[in-house]
Amino acid sequence: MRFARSIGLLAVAALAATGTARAEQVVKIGVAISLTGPAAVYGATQKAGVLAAVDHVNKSGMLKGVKLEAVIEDDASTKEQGIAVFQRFINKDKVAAIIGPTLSNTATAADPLAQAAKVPVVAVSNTAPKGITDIGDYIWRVSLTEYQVIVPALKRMQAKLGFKKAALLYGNDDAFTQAGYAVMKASLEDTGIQIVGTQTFAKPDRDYNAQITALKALNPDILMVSALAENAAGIVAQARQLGWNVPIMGGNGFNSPAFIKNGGPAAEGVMVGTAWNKASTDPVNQAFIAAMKARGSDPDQFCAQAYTGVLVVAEAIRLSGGKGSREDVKNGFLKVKDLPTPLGKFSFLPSRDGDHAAAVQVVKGGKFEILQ
Ligand code: 1QQ
Repeated sequence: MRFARSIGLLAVAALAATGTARAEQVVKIGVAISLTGPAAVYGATQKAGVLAAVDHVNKSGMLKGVKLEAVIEDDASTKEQGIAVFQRFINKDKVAAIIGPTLSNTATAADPLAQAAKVPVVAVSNTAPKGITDIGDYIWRVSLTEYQVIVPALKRMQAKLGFKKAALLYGNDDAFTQAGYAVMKASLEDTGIQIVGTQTFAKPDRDYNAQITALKALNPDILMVSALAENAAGIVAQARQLGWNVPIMGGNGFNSPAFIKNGGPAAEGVMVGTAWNKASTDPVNQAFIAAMKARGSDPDQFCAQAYTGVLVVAEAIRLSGGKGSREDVKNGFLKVKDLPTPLGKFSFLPSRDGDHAAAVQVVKGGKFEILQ
């Protein structure tokens, strides 16, 4: 009886507290991600990361009086749909900030609209070094560029495996796969590895036998591939089917578990530089992994980056004194420093690109394993 009465009193007290609290301001974040098309494998885990982070921020009480709301729309992996979604976010939903789009290719077309409308954008998976944050001062990014990831990854693997000759294979119809190729070429040249051959393909291609046969005949010590996940899986599967056991290193497109699933046993041993050290024992990373597992998802790099994107927007609002206009968010980004995130302590570089450590992972037993 006494117990029941005190519960009742507590409930009244809680009601009174909410009654007197100032009205909650809802801050909308537009999230443009690929839920269909060739980048859908990345968008699925990005969505899970965004929803988990919004929940985390709202429950933490870190933004007193502010509630975040994610408005998630499919950019369909295309420039056209990316533009349409950005227009809706800017003019109809009147979001305070935009997270996305998934592909650099889409960002090159959609981000200029946000820049012109002075709506801050946080890229969480765009890795083309050029053509993203240099669009203007409203475009920021959490994702490390291919330059920031591939250069140290190749140096590390070169020191371990001593490559002398390399072959390159890349998609020539996408801003990310082209940029990844340019970084691979430059970092091979810088590392003193000779490039013996280069071949290309396009996103709709499913048969890479001609390109693989031509490169195999040149007998390189390493094959570097810049491709989105579906092409990547087909390429490694066909290379192994042709009996070619050369070490393979991929670019960011390989960082999805979908690459491993679709590549099957052929994916074993494939190396890739990554922006997320999933093995990090940092409590923020461990809490992130536990939170995702509790929600029924096994997180990947894209999930960790999307989660971090929301944390960065929340931190910008907090640093602006809990105000959530477009200008407040943009000005808050200028002050974000050493923010604890699943990616490590996060800060922006003066170029508005992300700044944190990169890692290397290798496919082992059907999973990514961080190279220690
Ligand atoms: C980009 C990428 C893709 C591989 C992942 C979304 O890095 O388009 O920049």
